[in-house]
Amino acid sequence: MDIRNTGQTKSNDGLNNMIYNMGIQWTGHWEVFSFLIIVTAKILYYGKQISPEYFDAKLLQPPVIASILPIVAISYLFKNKARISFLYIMNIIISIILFADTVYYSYFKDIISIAAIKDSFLLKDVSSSLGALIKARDFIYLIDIILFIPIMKIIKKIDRKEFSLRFRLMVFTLLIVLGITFDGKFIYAFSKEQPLLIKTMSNKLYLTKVLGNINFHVLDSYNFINNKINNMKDVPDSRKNEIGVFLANKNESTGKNFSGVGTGQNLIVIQVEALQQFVINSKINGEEITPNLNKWINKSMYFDNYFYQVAGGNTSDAEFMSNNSLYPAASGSAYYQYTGDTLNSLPKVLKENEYDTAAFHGYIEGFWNRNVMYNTEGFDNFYGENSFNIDEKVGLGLSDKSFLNQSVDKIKGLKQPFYSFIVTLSSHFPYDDVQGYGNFNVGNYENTLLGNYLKGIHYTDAQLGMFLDKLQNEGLLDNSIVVIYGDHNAIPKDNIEQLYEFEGIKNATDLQWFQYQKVPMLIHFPNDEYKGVNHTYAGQMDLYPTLANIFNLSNKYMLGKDILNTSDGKVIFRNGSFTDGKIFYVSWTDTYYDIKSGNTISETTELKDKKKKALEELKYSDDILNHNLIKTIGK
Ligand code: GP9
Ligand code: MN
Repeated sequence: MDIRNTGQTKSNDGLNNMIYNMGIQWTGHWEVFSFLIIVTAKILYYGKQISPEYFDAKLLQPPVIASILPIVAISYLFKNKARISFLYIMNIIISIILFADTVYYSYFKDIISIAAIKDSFLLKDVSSSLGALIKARDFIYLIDIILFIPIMKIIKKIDRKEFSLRFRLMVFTLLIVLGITFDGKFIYAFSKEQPLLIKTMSNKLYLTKVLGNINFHVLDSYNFINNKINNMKDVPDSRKNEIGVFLANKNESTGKNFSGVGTGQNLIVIQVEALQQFVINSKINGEEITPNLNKWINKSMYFDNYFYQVAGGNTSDAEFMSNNSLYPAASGSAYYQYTGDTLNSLPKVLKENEYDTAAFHGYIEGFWNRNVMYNTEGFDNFYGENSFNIDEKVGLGLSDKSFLNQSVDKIKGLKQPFYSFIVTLSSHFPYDDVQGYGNFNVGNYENTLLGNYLKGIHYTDAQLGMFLDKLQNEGLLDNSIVVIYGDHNAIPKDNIEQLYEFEGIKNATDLQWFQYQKVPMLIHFPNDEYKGVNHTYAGQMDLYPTLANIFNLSNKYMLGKDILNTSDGKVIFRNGSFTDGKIFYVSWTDTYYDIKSGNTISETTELKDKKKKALEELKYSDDILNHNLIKTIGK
């Protein structure tokens, strides 16, 4: 019934008109409802594809609808016919994105980001198998678009009453406010639950599972544009020169100890998940926790005051520093933000020296954006989850046992000299796959986070031992240098009391906390040459300069130090804390500690200057990365 013709008073007419417009005759908004229903259905279908185990339509629906509402709102800015076209085009765009995401997911188990498209690795990795990746059912996203062509033709011909501009503006405002408020609420709740995820984008898949595909792409675009705007300001030439001079001074002091002793040898670097220093040469219930690492440490150059320096990028920051000797991003992750930079990475420089370079990690390629960043860093190949037979799972994914075993075969196939960068996985927080880790008696620590970690790291230690023995039996260790280090801590601050109890520490200070943020680092040379312990305070920033000295590589763009040619114990952390090997400055309390006595000390002009220099160094690194300065400096 047309309620406008019931002969009511004039004042009621406006109201009636509105009710009419609002949709009692809902066909007036048919295109809007169809759009809302179809696009929601498509995004939910996509959500189910990428998350069959955890998919819950009830949970995903609200953020998905909230993310579509602003598009619907905008459609009301257009008149009838244009609105149909606008929504149709939006449907096409969203459908193409979902289609592309689905195809991408079937290979990378991840979602496409702008940085990934921009760095156009897609062609390199996927194009050869693109045909095989597209399945008939992926076209489901496009079916309605084709069906709508004749439907639209007919419907556009039907004469529909135009909504008044006032009405359209009203609906626009209402929907945009509703959409943004609700969507903002979901995103805010998520950012509370996972504070770093939106900035670091470490797990794009999870984000999409929880917030829906549109929200992911909006956040990704926001991050991308935000970074671009922040970095748009050009760096004045004077600053560029200053950074150039800083870098030159930094690297000229390198001495000659061990210079070039590894020239032309293969390099195998193993970054071990959550390997902390305290487990080394330590026992539980009379048994060594890491018997294999202990054995190899005795045959290697061992660094026992080596700190992890990771920030928001966690594992990926450890990779980034070790391969670039630049600090992690001030916020977020370098592996997400700096994929477009020209870097002077270890693999790139080794490649210039005729090395075959490859990264190995038996997990989702897109995690931590590795599939993009390894390309930027110049690795020839990345053997990710798709390159391994996932025949045994421990913890997050492929077991270290199977991963390292399969990696030996791949390494054997590399052209020598090679650089293999290997990242393990099984000993990952929360270490709850105790069954997978096997039997290791942790006594009183049974069923605790620490106890489970000890089981996990004991398991990984056994696999590392097996791996190194295999390499040795293959004769590969006769001409290879092996580096092993931990990526970051295993026991988070929340559970640190368990670690202090294990270590017999009472009333720990921040200095003591820092002393437990060490990770082991060893460099093994052929024939166990150069074995011994180096006590210099150092960190992950220092690996590349140290290797550059050993392998005789140029060291122009490094902010770390060559540990073998310095007695300077400087280690700077991303939050501004630092040590020089004698004192420790803790930034969050603005306190200096004397390392030997453990006491706090007051600030001197010299210390104040060191504090300032530490921040300056971080700023140099940020400027280099934010403004892509390696591309121009020193060239
Ligand atoms: C997975 C992995 C984990 O690929 O490297 O990263 P983390 O959670 O330890 O930073
Ligand atoms: Mn890690």
